[in-house]
Amino acid sequence: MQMIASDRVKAVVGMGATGLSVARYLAGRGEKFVMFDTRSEPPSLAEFKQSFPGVPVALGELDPEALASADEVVVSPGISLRIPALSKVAASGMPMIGDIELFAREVKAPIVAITGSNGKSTVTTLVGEMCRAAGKNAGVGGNLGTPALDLLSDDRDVYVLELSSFQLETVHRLNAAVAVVLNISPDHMDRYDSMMAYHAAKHRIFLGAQQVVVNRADKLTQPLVADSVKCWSFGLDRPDMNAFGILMKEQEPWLAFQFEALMPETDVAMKGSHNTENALAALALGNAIGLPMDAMLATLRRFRGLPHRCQTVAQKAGVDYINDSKATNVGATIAAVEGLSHNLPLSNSLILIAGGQGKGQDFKPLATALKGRVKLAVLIGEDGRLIGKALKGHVEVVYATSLKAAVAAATEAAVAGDRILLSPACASFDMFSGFEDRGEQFINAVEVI
Ligand code: UMA
Ligand code: ADP
Repeated sequence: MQMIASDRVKAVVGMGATGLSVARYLAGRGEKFVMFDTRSEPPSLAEFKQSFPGVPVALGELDPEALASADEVVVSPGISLRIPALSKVAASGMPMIGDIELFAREVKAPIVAITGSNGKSTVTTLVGEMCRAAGKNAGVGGNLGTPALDLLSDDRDVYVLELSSFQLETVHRLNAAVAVVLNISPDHMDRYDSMMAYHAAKHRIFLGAQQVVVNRADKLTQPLVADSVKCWSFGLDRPDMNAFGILMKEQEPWLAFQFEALMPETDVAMKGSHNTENALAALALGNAIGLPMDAMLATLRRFRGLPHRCQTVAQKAGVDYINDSKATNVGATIAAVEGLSHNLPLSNSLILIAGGQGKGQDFKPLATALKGRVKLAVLIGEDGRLIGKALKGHVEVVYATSLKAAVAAATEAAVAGDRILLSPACASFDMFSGFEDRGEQFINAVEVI
């Protein structure tokens, strides 16, 4: 293939949001590139051709020879580096990078880098809000919202990036001012061979980090870094030096830094103990980059959480309806169920709606977490039966063929004081266009009850 004539040309693989941002970035710098996509008709082809009329495009099966004639291959996060064409090119020694590596090479202001299996979007948004409350010009995005390269601007004081394991696979040196892996539980097991491979991808966030934040309750979040790297921690236990946590003051739990109580936990606007962890993680990250405590605490008092994350959407006949559609893995659903039952006696007052595409996960850990907390699980979607099998003997189960029918079945079983929680532990694409669509359809179904 003759499209790549010079060795100073980049091959950009993937014509999605990331690919388009890479194209804008390279074009803005006057760099040559060729665009690839494995699909014969990627959804943004027309937009791309209009924006970049002179740029060559290669669609369909990737040609390793064509890729190998570039000086670097920029791979989008949705494509695994292990597909045969890309692993062949990588084996030849070709540098495989992603948009985040390009971002890291260019960026001037400090980066707050956030990954983890769950809580990324919440913590990223919180830290972004804390920066703004402190009067900083913060670029907030990455896996959440705006692609990282589109955030670049000379007047930024700081960047707050949510990074997925897919994005981190192609990062070589991020040099974050502070980096965190919030927690690790199985996710994307259809893309990774093992938990070790998933863990290794997540930990690439620490490459070149000046400071790190670790979760005291999750050893898998602790990086191997030199002693010179400053380490902060967060957790729901009593904090020690350089640590954020909870301590009791006048018989009430307070958020605390080291030995100082900062604010009663009940003042945090987001609810659930997993959100208290998110609040503490955000405080640790903000503190690491020198944000004033007052501005951070004011943000925690105000920020009620993102939509589709443990969001109470209605109360009808004394029953709360909670939309946690963003819970797309088992760890997230367990956190939601436990977080909403925190400090309450086991009372079986939850009715859970779950199911969808399981991404190869093991559903067994749900059984112990749900037992005594969930009186009925209403299961939907492609892998609903797999969840049912895992819950057998622990939780009563019924099946529904639509989300609307699931809401009706849950309502039928509920009494005043119960809470109906949509927290699917699965991806949504078998029945919905995404988690937002699933959450909206839940809200609509609840409205007509
Ligand atoms: N695709 C192909 N062939 C190609 C290129 C892509 O079939 O040649 C397919 C992929 O398999 C995937 C889809 O196209 O199904 C999109 O892939 P992409 O890499 O082009 O994705 P982008 O549109 O660039 O969006 C990505 C993130 N998506 C993924 O990692 C799958 C977006 O996160 C992110 O917001 C965006 O970059 C900007 O940074 C979404 C996501 O679902 C929200 N992330 C996963 C998650 O949060 O669990 C990781
Ligand atoms: P992510 O961006 O990592 O998917 P979100 O902040 O969007 O994370 O939250 C997604 C879901 O994960 C929530 O709906 C909730 O069920 C669960 N969750 C949120 N925070 C945590 C946490 N700290 N630990 C475990 N699960 C969490």
